Amino acid sequence: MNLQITSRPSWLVGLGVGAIVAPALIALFFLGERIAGLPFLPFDVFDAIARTLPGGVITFGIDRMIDVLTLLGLGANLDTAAKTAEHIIGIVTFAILLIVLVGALFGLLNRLNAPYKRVALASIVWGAMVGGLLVLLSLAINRSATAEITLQIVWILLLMVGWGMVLGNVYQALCQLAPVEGVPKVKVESIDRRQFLVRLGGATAAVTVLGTGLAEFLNLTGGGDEPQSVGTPDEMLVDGKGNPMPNANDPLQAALGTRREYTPVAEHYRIDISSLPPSIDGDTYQLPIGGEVENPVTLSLADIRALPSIESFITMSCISNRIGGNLISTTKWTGVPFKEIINLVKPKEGVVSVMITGADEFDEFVSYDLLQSDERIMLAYEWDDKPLATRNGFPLRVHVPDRYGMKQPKWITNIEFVTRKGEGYWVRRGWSEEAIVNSTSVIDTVAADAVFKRGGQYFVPMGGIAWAGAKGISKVEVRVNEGQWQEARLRAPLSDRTWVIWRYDWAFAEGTQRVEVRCYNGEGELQTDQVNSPRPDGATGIHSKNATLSAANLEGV
Ligand SMILES: Nc1nc2c(c(=O)[nH]1)N[C@H]1C(S)=C(S)[C@@H](COP(=O)(O)O)O[C@H]1N2
Ligand SMILES: [Mo]
Repeated sequence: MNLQITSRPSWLVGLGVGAIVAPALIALFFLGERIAGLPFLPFDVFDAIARTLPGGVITFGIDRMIDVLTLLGLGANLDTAAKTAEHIIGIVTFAILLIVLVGALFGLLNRLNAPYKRVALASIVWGAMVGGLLVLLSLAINRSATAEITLQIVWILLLMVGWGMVLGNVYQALCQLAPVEGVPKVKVESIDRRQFLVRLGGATAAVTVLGTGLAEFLNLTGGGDEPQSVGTPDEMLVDGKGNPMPNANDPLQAALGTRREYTPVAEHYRIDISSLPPSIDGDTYQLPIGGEVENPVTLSLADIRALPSIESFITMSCISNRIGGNLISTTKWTGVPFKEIINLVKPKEGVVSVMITGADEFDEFVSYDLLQSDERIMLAYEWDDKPLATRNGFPLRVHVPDRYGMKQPKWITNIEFVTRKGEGYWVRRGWSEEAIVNSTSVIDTVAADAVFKRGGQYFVPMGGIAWAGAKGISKVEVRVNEGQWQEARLRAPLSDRTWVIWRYDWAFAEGTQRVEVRCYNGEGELQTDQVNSPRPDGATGIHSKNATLSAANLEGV
């Protein structure tokens, strides 16, 4: 039967159809990621956009996001909440992209006056074209997918062609048809558009629910590679080998509510440029170390582990940590001293710096002078005596003392000795070139629930952390309501590169109290009270906290 189209769905209807179909497509991508390690396109698109935007825009965006999360009371797990927010933005962005593409397809079919029979083919071609672009984008950016590359390509094309087919069918179903002139009248079945769209919505809702549900189910039973749950506080008094902490005998107890001195790895903050961490197979891992050297080498993980090792308790902070924030953590790092690598490869005359690149193409330069003079710099493969977790850089990351995290690539896949200085990933985006740690101190708690009585006087314990990178902390002072600065007591730190836990027992007084803290580094230098935001050189300023104390806090003491 020869039919001609008398009315077509507008591009606006296309946008609506796009919105109805998008969740199902995203759910299928999600399912593929969970079951078979296939690329999750929404994150790839998001990551590609994030890499291309100018540094200032990204920082502004992250800043506002952190503001919102803090307002929502999600500040306690800021890095996790921020990642989740990023994930949501990624999915929404991808959905919008799909919606616009369907609007464009419908508009195009209308503009071309596409004959009824051609619609299906045109839509499939449209899906294949979009799919092809997405394949290129995913291949360029995705480092977390573990499936075979061919499978990844086939999967993306298959879903996008399928998407095009569905769109073609929907477009056709939404057309009003009439027999071509001259042909004897036949009864044309006309469908109710609204009813059709409701049915389409029902179908995609079913696919979405089934897809995400199945993916979640498989994820639960299959187990992810995220670190497992945390131990009890008692368990944390030992390291991953079961050895007591080096300061286990220190008599000073942290004030109730102070953060843990030794961060469980699962609770270590996490900051990456990618939506999902790159996944690297430790068994086939090969690290090329070359450039301007006499003896370039390629090392397996076993080769690296066979080299002499060092270990240290280390506090690391993100340069974007705010004063009082929690993008700072402490654990034990084990690895090979970078000096060993230098001895192995024998750099040539004229080497100025070493470029270290991660699987996500994050890179940083470390000055060769520094690498030669600081024997503590290491290529680390263990945290808390266990191989690095995927999200924390498995199989290899670098530690450079006294620098913020941005100078220290994870998932290292290449090391190159070069005869020039260079700017790393975040430096190119306007952040500090040296990223040397600022001295900062934080009040974690004014422990109104832990008031105690000594010599007829009530005291409120207060406590927190102070950190000055590799320079150590010599003194912490506290003052209340702008009174005299009083010296706090310090726990012996886990090492000369970790934060110090401080405590001050303050003579109880009722009312609202404003508490402030400041620290002196190991060289006796007082931290600045000048308020600087994290960008570009890391946050500075005095941390303060308001605490309201009342007679109720004395009950039962
Ligand atoms: N390859 C790679 N290395 C990286 C990053 C990254 O995004 N990619 N982020 C850096 C930043 S900004 C910080 S603060 C630390 C965080 O390390 P963590 O996530 O293990 O705590 O890793 C650094 N190394
Ligand atoms: Mo960072």
